[in-house]
Amino acid sequence: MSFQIALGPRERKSPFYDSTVTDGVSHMTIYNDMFMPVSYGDIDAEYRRLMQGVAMWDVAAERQVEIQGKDAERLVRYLTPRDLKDCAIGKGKYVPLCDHEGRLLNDPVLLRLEDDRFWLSIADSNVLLWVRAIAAEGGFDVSVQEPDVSPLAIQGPKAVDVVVDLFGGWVRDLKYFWFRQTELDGIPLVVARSGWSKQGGYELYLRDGTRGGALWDKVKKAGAAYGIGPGAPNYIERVESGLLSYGADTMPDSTPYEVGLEKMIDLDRPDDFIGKQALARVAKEGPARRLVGITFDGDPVSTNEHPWSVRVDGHIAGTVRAVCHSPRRAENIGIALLETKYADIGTVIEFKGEKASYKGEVVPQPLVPPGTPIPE
Ligand code: THG
Repeated sequence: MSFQIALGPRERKSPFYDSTVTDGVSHMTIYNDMFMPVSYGDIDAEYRRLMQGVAMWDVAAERQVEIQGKDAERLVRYLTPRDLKDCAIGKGKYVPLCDHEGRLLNDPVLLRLEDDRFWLSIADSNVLLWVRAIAAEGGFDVSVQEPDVSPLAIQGPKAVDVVVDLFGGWVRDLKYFWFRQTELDGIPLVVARSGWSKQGGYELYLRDGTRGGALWDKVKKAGAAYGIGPGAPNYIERVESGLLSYGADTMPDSTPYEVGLEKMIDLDRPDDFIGKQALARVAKEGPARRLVGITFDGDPVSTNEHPWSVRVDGHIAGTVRAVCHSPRRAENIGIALLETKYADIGTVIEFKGEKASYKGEVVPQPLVPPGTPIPE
């Protein structure tokens, strides 16, 4: 492969874009039509920093869909199969969205900012179109917008020290997934205890896109004492930890049951939600496929360009969705979406990658349990 991605105005730029370029971003992906850093060129250092120190990530491409108005809560409850229960202001929640056939559309984090104002912090699919259509067709009295909000993640065991130095000791008492609206020297923000890693940390939702460079610099300065460096949602750590990547791990017709989100589906809720009947059917019949952990042989791999086709005893069994070499298991690992009859632990699998053929097996998830340190 010998091409580059063309830079144009159609691909959106994050408020942190100039800062990430200055700090040496080497690889970008496109997510929600916006450039998102993937690496700064030293994958080992980026992994180590996340596991043992602290890293700052431009995740502005996790756009917000704001639902505001009299019927906002009712609409949010109708959009997700998850029971929001108390749904307190200041409490975030991981809420899958499904269509009427039970297919997973996105897996956002929900934030309730006020009684009648919610954000869906979305993964890579167009939720704005979907929510606007559902709201209009259903006659919900709401406005649905993409606000000027851009998350910056601070992740790793030392993230708490950086965020305490920036905001004060109260951030230590924030519970997992809870958040508070605040500011930093006049920069309006939401501070949340969340992020797409299992190493702990915070997300700063910048509420003024003109202040991206200023916020980046303040975090970088406060983090210097703790060895902060730039990073990105870490591919290796997320495969090890079993965090779902919508669109990478999932297929367009995947249901939450096949990708490990069954705990988020509350079929016993008395109220209706989109996909309820279809999901009840899948729950009864069982999902057609299963997202599983795998290990496999061969030289250390870095990534897969395509979903690799998997065979079991010569039969087509599914696809490998993500691969990497795990520093903590010291072997190749991955995530595969396999037909349920081929998804049992211990099933022997074979597949061909871009560079070699591999043999492996289905193993339990998470591939690396939380708290496992890197071997020295
Ligand atoms: N932060 C914010 N927005 C986001 C993401 C994020 N939008 C896109 C994407 N990530 C949404 N997907 C996820 C997937 C997993 C998690 C968060 C967002 C996650 N999962 C934990 C787990 O699986 O162990 C906890 C889930 C739970 O039990 O509630 O953190 O990262 N702002």
